[in-house]
Amino acid sequence: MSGRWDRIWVDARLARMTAVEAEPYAMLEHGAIAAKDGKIAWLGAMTDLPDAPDALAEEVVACEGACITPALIDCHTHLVFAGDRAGEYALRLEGASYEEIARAGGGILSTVNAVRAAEVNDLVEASLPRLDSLIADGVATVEIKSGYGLNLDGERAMLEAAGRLAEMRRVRVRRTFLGAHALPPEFVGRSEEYITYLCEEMLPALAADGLVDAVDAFCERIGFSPAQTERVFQAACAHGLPVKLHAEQLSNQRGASLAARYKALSADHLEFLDEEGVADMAAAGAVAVILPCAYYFLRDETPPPIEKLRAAGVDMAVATDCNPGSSPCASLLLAMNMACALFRMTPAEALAGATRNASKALGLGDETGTLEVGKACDLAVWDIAHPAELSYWMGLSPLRSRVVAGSPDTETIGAHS
Ligand code: DI6
Ligand code: FE
Repeated sequence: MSGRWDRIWVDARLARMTAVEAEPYAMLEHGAIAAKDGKIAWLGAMTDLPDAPDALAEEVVACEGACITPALIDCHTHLVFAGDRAGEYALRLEGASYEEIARAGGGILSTVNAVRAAEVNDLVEASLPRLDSLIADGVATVEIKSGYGLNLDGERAMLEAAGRLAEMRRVRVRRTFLGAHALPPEFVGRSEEYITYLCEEMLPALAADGLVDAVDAFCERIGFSPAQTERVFQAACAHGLPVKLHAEQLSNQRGASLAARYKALSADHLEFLDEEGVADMAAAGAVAVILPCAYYFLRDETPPPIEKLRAAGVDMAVATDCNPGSSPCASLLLAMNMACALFRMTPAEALAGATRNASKALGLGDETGTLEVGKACDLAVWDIAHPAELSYWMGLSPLRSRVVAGSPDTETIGAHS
């Protein structure tokens, strides 16, 4: 009876990352995991296999004790962009702040100029190495935001480029519309009108074309006010789209509480989050997306309130925030390392943050992020002795192979330099 399952990985140490177990990785030693039609069809102890592996599956993959986790999920990136901002980085190292540079017309707006001058093909070509870098870290699901076009054509080009990337690589891409990222130059002094344009023209057109999975905004002194953010959220709700928010990154605007009122999937950054915001997020079940690489690269000094989030039972995700201004980082493993070293998250929390909780932050909690029967068979097979190593190495990816929808990559794409 060969062929009950398509493929089975045997002699593996499975870090299931299910939340219910007493032990944080939900390890299953001497385990096996089987795929059928792209999904996890069975997992358990080798001793519980109902027959010899080669009688059970078309293909048997010997893991020789390797560790298998859910494939990683980067739930907050701006990885589609053109150009770079290395010059701005040099200015910041001489003392200029991120906010000062933005107010002087640099920052996000300099990337807007580069993106508006680019074709979709240029955006794809520029972004592919960053995606390949994430893939080399075992990532199989990536969220990609718009937000550097800031007009209908530019935002559409970014979202189309994100879709093109999903066709070129074996990766699940979720697209987030971040039209409320910065005020474009043609609307200076007319921010309310820009929000009206966003809500009445941009979002309806992009949503109608199926380019948007969620809606995000930058609620900040140099971004948009809470009242403007709320207008964006109302438009998202009218289109049946879930919301997320860049909240409390540089100051406390009570964005997380606003996001909680709109049942946001997540509130992200959160360096200036206070107790009230933590409580509101806990009550709403919003995921706290922690972005340590932006904190590191901006040389911030106020870490997010990890202990309070933990005590309140808020699920924490960890993501790269890959973007040219505040986080030119294309390694989710490095983000996990920084979440531990800079914020004292535990390695188990960091891995849950790049798997189970990241899937929840994208509204994909039923489909991916843990090793459970019925979920997509997206796996990362690692040459490590224990999953805590994933938050330990810096600039080294111990990935042996990546599996998407039950099929292993046939070649290794990309690598860290
Ligand atoms: N906060 C960030 O850290 C990124 N966007 C945002 O709202 C930075 C984007 C950039 O500087 O290009
Ligand atoms: Fe961001």
